[in-house]
Formats: sequence, structure tokens, C-alpha cells
Amino acid sequence: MRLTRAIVCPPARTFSAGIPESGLGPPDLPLALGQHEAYCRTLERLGLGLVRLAADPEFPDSTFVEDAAIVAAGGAILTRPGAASRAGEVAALEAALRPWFPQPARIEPPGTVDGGDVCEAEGHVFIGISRRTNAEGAAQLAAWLGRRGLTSSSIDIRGFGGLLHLKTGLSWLGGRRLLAAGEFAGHGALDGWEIVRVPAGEDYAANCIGVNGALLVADGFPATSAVLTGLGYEVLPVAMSEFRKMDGGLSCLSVRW
Ligand code: CIR
Repeated sequence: MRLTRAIVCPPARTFSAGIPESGLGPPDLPLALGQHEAYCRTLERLGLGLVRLAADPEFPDSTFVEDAAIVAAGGAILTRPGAASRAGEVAALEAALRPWFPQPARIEPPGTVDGGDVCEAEGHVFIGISRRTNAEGAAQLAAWLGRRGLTSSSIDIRGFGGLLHLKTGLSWLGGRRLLAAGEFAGHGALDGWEIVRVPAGEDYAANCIGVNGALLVADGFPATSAVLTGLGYEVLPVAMSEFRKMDGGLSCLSVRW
């Protein structure tokens, strides 16, 4: 499917006050802003028109826009992010989506969903049950996807070595092929799918995004890039070091459709 739009939001001056788990230390804001701009330019080069939100210092994690809204099968659903400090991020996504999706669906309490737990793969959607996405939220999302003609299945990742989100370790590469790290590789929930394993020591590279024929992959993971290039993908390396420090991956910096 050809993508035409993406919503992005640069990191705010409060970025380093976001939820940290990586243990990699605080991000360098000027470097993060440069990396974000390079990410945006890559999307634009690939033909996407960007909706650029203003940085919002009230929400330090608001650069990770994918957690607050999901676009699938021609519709949009606003999430209820699982971290209380992120609940207010949804309003900006709702406003940004309005010109295309004037009446988005919503995850309702007590459901919680982070978009990072949602991996669409050729008409099927994997939903991670995580510390952020609960079973009720996953069920609401599955029902909405079903009404839009998409099948879905859930995977409980809470025992997966501290993974924050499903897509921290799993990405769709196109067709029936998935890129998987850690416990995902060999997991029964992915039976019937062709699994490309992320080489040892490069788990962060599991979060990649396909955009109009190219694959954006985090820079600095040469073994993963080599595997993907060998499979025939056009790999575009994107510097992500400062977002990684705040547990963010490539997918979470945009909502694409
Ligand atoms: C958080 O803990 O919510 C942020 N610091 C990182 C969110 C990353 N989002 C994503 O991978 N989808």
C-alpha cells in the first residue's frame, strides 16, 4: 500500500523528563532534534506529506506520536495510552487527524492501548498485551479492526524480557514476512509467517518501518542491515540514538497512512 501522509512531532525541551527505562542516560536535545528532522526529511523524500505538530513541553513523550492514535483500513482510532503521563497526548492527534478522519473511534475506559503494541501485517494485526495495552483495550481494538475487515490476534509480551511494546521486537517487512527479535522468533503466535531473525546483539533494530518500497532501519546495526539488504530490501539507515535513550523506535515517531 502506498503511503501518502504522516503525523510527526519534534521532541520538546522537556524530552529528557519522559518515561525512561533504557538506562542509556539522558538524551541530547539538539542531537534529537537533528535526528528528528532527518527522519522527517526521509519520509518526505519517500513521498509522504507531513503534518508537523508543534513540540509540546507539557508532554515529554509526545514525540512518540504512534502511541496515541492508530490508522488502519482507512479509519482512525484514538488510543488511551497506558501511562498516565501520556493520556493528554491524544488531543493533539485527534486535531491533527480531523481533516482526514473527522470522527475517529476511541478506546474507552477501562481499556488502554499504546499504538506501539499494534503491528499491521497484510490485513492482519498483531496486538501486544503489555504493561501499556491491557486485555480490555486489545479487545476493543480487535472489535474495531474486525468491523473494518481486518483480522487480529493478541500476543502477551509481559514476560518478554522487559519489552516495552510489541513493535519493540517485531516489524512487518511486507507480504508474509516479519522481522523478529528475542522471544518473538519461534513464538507459536507467529506460526505460518516467515520470520527473519534480528542478528544477536542488535535487538533494537527489530523496530523498522516500510515506506513506499524502502525500509527505514535504525543506523548502527550492520548485521541487521546486511540481512535485510541480502533479502533485496532498500535499507535506509536512520540515526535514532537519542530516541533509543527514551525507549522509542523508528515506528513510534510517526503515524502513517
Ligand atoms: C514511553 O515510555 O512511553 C516513552 N518513553 C517511549 C515510547 C515509545 N513508543 C513506542 O515505541 N511506540
